[in-house]
Amino acid sequence: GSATAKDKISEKIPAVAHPLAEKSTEIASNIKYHAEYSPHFSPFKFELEQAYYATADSVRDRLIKQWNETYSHYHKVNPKQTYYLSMEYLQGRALTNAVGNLDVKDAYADALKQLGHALEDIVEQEKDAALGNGGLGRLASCFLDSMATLNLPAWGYGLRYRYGLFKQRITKAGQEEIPEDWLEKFSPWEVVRHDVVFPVRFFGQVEVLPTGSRKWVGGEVIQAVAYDVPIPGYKTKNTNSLRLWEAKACAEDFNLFQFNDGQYESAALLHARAQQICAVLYPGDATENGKLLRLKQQFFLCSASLQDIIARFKDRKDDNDEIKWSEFPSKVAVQLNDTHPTLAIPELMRLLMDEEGLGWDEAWNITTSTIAYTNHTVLPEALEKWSQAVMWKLLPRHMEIIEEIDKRFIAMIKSTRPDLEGKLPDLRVLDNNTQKAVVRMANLCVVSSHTVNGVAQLHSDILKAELFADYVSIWPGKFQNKTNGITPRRWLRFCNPELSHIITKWLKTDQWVTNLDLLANLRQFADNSDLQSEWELAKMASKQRLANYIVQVTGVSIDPNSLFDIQVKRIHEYKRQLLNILGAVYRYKKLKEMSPADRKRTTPRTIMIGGKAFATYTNAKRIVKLVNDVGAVVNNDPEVNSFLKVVFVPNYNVSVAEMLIPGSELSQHISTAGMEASGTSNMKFALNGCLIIGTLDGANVEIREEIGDTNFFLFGATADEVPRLRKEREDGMFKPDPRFEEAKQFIRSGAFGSYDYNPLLESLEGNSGYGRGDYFLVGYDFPSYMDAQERVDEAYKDRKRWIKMSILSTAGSGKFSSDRTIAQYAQEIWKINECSVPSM
Ligand code: HBZ
Repeated sequence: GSATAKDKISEKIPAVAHPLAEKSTEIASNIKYHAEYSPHFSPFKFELEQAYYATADSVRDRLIKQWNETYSHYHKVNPKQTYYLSMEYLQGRALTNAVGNLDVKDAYADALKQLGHALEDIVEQEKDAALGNGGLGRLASCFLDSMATLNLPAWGYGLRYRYGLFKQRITKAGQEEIPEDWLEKFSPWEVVRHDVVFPVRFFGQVEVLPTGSRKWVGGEVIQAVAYDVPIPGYKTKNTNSLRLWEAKACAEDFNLFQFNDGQYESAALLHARAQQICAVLYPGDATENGKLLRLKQQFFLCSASLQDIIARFKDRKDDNDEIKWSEFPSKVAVQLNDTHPTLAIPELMRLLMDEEGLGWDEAWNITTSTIAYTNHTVLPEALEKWSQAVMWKLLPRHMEIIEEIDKRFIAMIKSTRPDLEGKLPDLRVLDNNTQKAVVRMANLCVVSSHTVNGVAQLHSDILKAELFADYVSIWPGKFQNKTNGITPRRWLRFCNPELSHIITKWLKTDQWVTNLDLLANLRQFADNSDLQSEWELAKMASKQRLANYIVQVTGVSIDPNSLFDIQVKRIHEYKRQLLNILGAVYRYKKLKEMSPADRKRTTPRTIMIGGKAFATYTNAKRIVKLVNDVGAVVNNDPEVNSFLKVVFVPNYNVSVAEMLIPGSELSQHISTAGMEASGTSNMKFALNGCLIIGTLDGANVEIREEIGDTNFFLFGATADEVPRLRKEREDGMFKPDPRFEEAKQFIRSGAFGSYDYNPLLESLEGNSGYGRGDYFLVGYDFPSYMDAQERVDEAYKDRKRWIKMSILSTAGSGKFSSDRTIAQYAQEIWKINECSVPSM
């Protein structure tokens, strides 16, 4: 009989710890060592799951070696270092990325083969680390990859949520949310630092000491414990850290008296409270909910991180030197990923004044020279505002400091800009205008940061012209743009090896992986028929792989010869998945009405839509249900289903994206102009040779500039037209296109089942009002969207032209590497330099 995997591992290969093994046989023996001596399972098992953990442990040993070297090198050189503070990181899987960055993929594949396994199967065992909601969290993860690859001394700080973003299951009723238990078994990619622990206080009161200085005391104190995740750079020794904080209570907090008295729950009250803090990632990606626990999470991240940063600042100076606080901003840069970590500002002020004894002015100079803020949205409902009453309770000392910042800002305006006095009610940090007094976190960030940046040129322009216009007149030099980017390692080199291989072959170098601008050299071959046929074959291989995946997760079989059209992102009305599905409904209706001969002349399409809806966002959930209902009818209609399929891709996450994007030919980035700050999946699709149908919104504008307007299917109103169009609509001047009315009517007729879609459709109707009045202009953009879709169908019929456009999309994507973005942050905001770990 044939040997099982278990037999193979136990018989042929000796188990030897060999962290830097070169040859695949040595690596195999090292994997075997981990299966035996770092066991996470019962002995003698070496099925897929055990093989994954043993492989990951083996890869981790290599990472730890260069990680430790990186740390001592930074410690010795003591360069200025960046700390990226983010409530979210969407890391996805780590194994493929680690073996790719370490340049040991083939050796590991060989080793596993000797042990009876295939690397492709092993990597599928890993659960995604989904400690983020969407673009903001994934951006943070792409940034970490680029910071390490560029050899920059730059760390990430975040929270170690027990449960990440929920898993989405699709049932008859629509979306169902399931907890995402990524730590259920064990994560081989984190190392707990039992010696890195900081106390974080909540509640309590402010005491005035005889010296006049103030001190925050009392309340409850929770311990923050560091869990470090290694972040390897691509083919470099530098391995940075993502430090995730975990909340823990002390042993003293366990009340033995109560326990002995049988009061088991109250005995462990503080332990239970500590557990709550990092229990779950808040799943809302656009609306603020103002819950106390969320504020606790935010403060927990800020306080632990700043204590750690200050401790490192002190630790890295020479033993005999005294601390020079004025040097702090030349050693430390702190970047706030949106306003979620705003409390870093008053916390740094508090630590410098109350713990280190500095005066206000000195602390303020240090704080404002250290902190910078990135804005990711202009949606008013997403701008964080915290109740002053809640903040006085939870963080009394911080509220004092925020009041003082507010007071000094008012005084500064009155003395230097009397012309702006009338605008103070909007510009102040504190908003006392309404019933419920709040702190405006974005205002606090702008007032206290040396630099404020948007995430695409259009977005940064809108920030300067609208949201922050008056601040621009006060501090014209403070505002910058940093157009987002994506890491070409995960999003091309590793997820699309077929296309990567072709690119390397034609460019005669693989340098493009770290110098993405080199892709522009593909332009000269865009008409070459050899490249074109190789390109088409690679795309077909990815489409086939994607089709296999889709039938496996949905039961729907899709035709790899049809046009693969994908929209994947969080479900939100401003992103307009509703426009997409209404277009699909209209297409279906027309196909039904056509003669069979006409039908045969159409371009067959597979429309795939995926994304998670916030659990209480009713209209988003209705959109998920509608897509599924339309799919159920269309896909089972024998008259039409060889020309159109509509598939809802369940549980969209980083790993699913890595499967979908290489197989895409058209992707939709169709938000109402002015509302999507940047978008980053648009960049991933274009990089993989996928054409875009899109509006002039976010980074679409720059993508179209780079790849050429003839290679971009543009439609829709522009950002500057939107206010006028909304006004005209309110004035009853909007006349809907008959095709739009027809699509809505078809849904109302019950063609897709009996679910009540009226509330959803009504959001597109009327002239104004809450949940009405088509705020996102779906009806206005519908006709130009449908026209653009016709241009897509025509273009797809001309295979050579389409493939040329696809090549030009990849060739024009160089700008959107996160290496470019991070190099700009490093030079223009952080003022940090490369600090390469020497290879000894
Ligand atoms: O940040 C996204 C923007 O919508 C997108 O346009 C941009 O490309 C991306 C990176 O800059 N914003 C988010 O993803 N926002 C969140 O996920 C979010 C999470 C928690 C919140 C609010 C927003 O409380």
